[in-house]
Amino acid sequence: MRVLVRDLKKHVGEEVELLGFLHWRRDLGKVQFLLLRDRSGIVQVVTGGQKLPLPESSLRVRGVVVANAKAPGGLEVQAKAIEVLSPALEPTPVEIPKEEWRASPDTLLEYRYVTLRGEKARAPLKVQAALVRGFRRYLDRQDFTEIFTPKVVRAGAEGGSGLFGVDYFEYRAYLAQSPQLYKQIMVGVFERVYEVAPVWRMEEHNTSRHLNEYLSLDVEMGFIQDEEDLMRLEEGLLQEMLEEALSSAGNEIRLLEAEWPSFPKEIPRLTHAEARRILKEELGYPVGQDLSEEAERLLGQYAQERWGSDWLFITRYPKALRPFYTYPEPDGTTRSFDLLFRGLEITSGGQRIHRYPDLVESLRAKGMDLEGFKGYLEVFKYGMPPHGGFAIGAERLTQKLLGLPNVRYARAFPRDRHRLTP
Ligand code: AMO
Repeated sequence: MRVLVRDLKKHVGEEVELLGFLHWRRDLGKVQFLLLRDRSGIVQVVTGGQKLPLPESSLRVRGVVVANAKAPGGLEVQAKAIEVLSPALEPTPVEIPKEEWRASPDTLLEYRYVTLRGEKARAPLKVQAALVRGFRRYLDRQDFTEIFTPKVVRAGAEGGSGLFGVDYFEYRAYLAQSPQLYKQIMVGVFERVYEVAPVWRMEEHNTSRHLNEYLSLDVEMGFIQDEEDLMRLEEGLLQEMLEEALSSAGNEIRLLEAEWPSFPKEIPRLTHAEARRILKEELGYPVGQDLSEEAERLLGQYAQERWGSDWLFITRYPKALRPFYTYPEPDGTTRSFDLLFRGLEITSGGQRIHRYPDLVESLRAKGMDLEGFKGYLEVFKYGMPPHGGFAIGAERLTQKLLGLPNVRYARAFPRDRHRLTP
C-alpha cells in the first residue's frame, strides 16, 4: 500500500511503497541518493548499484524507512527496489530543485508545464485552492447558492471596452469580462449567489498585476440596506478564506516565507473624497479624480501607519468612475467600494440600481447601447429587490498574501499580452 511522504514518520522501521517523481539525484558510484517528490513532500531515498533515470521520471520505490538526522526531514528510505513507471526522455529545460525564482520569469513561464512541479512554483496554487474552498464554505453556510453563468455573451458588463470578440456562428459575441449582469439576474432567483469562474479582459497592460484571464470570485446578495452590508460580508468572508489557507496550506505558506496578515475585526474605511484629501494634504501627492496605482500604494502605506492595517476600504466613488449599474447618491457619489490589500486593489463592489427607469436612464447617461442589454434590462421590470455585491480577484489576493513578485505566478497558465501557450 502506498504511503505519502508526509506520513513516513509513522512508519519508521517498516517497509513501505512510495510513488512520485525523481526530484534530484546524485551518484557516488557505490551509492546513489535521490530525492523523491510526491504531492505531500520530498524524501531522500538511498540505493546502491542503480542507474537512475533522468529527473522528473515517475517512480515506484519500495524500501525501509529509517531515521537519519542528516537527511531532509530527519528520515530516509533505504530502497529495496526502484521501478521506473515512466522515464523522462530529456533533461528538464530548468532544473526543478533550483527553480526558486532564479531562472528568468519568461523561462519559468515558457516551460510552465514542468516548472510548475517545483515546490515553490506549485505552492501558490495550493494556497489559492484553499482560499477558494474557504470562500465557498463561508458563503454556503450563509445560505448562498453557487451559480454557473455563460462565458460567451452578447455584450460587455463593465462598460463595453476591453472585450475579446469571438465568432459565434453568424453572430458577434464576446468572452465574459464579468458575470455581473447574470449574477444580478440570479438574485431574483436565489437572493444570494456566488460564482467562481474565469473572466477575460482585453487590456494592453503588461504589468506585474494584470492578467488577461483571471479567476473572479463573485458575490451578489439581495435585500440589503446599503453597501455597508456588503463590506461586512466581505470582512467575514476574507477572514474564513485566510483561516482555511493557513490551516490546510500552512506548509506552502511557510515554504514561501509569506508574511501572513493579521485580520482586523473591522477594516478601516475612507471615502474617496477623504482619500484624495489625505493624498493631497498629508502625503503631498498630486492626485487626480481617478486613484492611480501609485496613489493606492500610498493609501495602503497610510492605512498601515495609521491603523496598523494591511486592508483598507475606499468608499463612495464618484459616479463618473463607476459602471452604469452602480447605485447613485444625490451628491454625485455612489454606494460603491474598493478593497485595497497592501496597497493593491483586490475587490470592487457596491450596491446596484434596482429600479428599471433608473437603470435605463443610467445607461443612456453613459451613452451605452440599450439593445445589447435587452435581456438584462427586462428582469428589472419584475420586482428586483435592493441588492449588491462584489468581486475578488483571486490571483491578486494570492499574490499579495504570499509576496509573489508577479501575479502570473498565482495562475497555473497565465494569459498575458503575448502569452497563449502553454
Ligand atoms: P472590477 O472590474 O474592478 O469589478 O474587477 C474586480 C476585481 O478583479 C480583479 N481584476 C484583475 N485581476 C487581474 N488582472 C486584471 N486585469 C484584473 N482586472 C480586475 C481585481 C478587481 O478588484 N463586476 C465588478 C465587481 C462587482 O461590482 O461585483 C468587477 O468586475 O482584484
